[in-house]
Amino acid sequence: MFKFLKRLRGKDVDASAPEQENQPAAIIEVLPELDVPAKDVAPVEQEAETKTQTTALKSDIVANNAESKEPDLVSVELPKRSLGTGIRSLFSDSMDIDELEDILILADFGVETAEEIATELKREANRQGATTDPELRLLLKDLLAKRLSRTDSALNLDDGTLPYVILVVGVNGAGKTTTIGKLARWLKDGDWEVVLGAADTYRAAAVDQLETWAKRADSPIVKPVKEGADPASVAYQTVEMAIRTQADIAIIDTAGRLQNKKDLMDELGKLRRAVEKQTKISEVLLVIDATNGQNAMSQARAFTEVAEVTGIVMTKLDGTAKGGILYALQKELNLPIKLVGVGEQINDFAFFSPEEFAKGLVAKK
Ligand SMILES: Nc1nc2c(ncn2[C@@H]2O[C@H](COP(=O)(O)OP(=O)(O)OP(=O)(O)O)[C@@H](O)[C@H]2O)c(=O)[nH]1
Ligand SMILES: [Mg+2]
Repeated sequence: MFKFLKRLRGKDVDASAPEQENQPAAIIEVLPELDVPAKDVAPVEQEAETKTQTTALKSDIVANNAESKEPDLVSVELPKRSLGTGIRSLFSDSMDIDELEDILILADFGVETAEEIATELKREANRQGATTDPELRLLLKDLLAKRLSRTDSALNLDDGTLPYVILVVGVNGAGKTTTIGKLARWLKDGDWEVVLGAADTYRAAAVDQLETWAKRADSPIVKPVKEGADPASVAYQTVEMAIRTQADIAIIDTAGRLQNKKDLMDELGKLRRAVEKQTKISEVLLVIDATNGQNAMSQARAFTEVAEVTGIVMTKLDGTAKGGILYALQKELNLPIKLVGVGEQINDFAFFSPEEFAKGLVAKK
């Protein structure tokens, strides 16, 4: 399991302390009217104040470390979530080694990869004398897992520069807001303090949707009061609130429905700059809907060109037999798949595990 660093809190120090009876309700921070350019929203005094807060926070950590041996950051694992049965098997029947290449092509692995894998499987099967269905499945599982594993698939939440900021990008309908809700709940279950930012300001419904998830995740949300507010301002204030309330992490939802690449680049650029006035961005997660097949690939390319993506979230793996797109994306874009969505419910979500994913692909029905 991956280890992450979050702020050390009372609970972490004394695990035997009784649970608080009344958990505080999520705060909803409603912003004043913000449909003005970001530079006007973050006036000099406000920026100066924020800088002071950030500096104070960082020096606190250093000072505390110098004064006592108690660390201010604590290394944690997130609660286990499993892909479970969310991955569809490649095989509806027993596995026929001669049909493997076609099956892999149909599942969107890509022609070249499908051929490579089929050839490698045959070679290994011969070498090991594997002939039965379970033996061949096991061989294929190992082969796929090996090809899928990377050393950079963990979220970048371990360098201690709190609050971590995650931007979530992707085309509309990909599953950004749902993913944010699931991720926030997961972090909360691990006792992280989370702030959500509704920077998809184009539709009131988008803000409402994130607010619903914020309630489920028992986390505060920073949101605009009206449609069309400046997304960069919302992002700025989300990070500001995370710093002020000493949250561990801010997760920012963005709009997916921009007209063209230039608009998207301009908007994401502005949003990044607003965040980077206060702290660095730990992750830009690109959310891709696995059911989009080859379209997913072109969307991913377009976003990676403009958004400095650091990792991919592949959603709706439960709804497709074309799981190979995940393999193809990771290989072609040379970006790690970090998280996967396998359903609409709050727990239908996990770190990407090559082993579990490969197991799902070869599972017997
Ligand atoms: N089956 C399945 N459905 C999912 C998954 N993730 C998201 N969805 C559904 O996909 C739909 C779109 O999800 P949203 O989270 O609203 O997508 P979005 O990217 O925020 O969309 P916009 O706000 O329109 O840009 C919703 O109906 C979700 O319930 C998943 O992993 N599996
Ligand atoms: Mg959304």
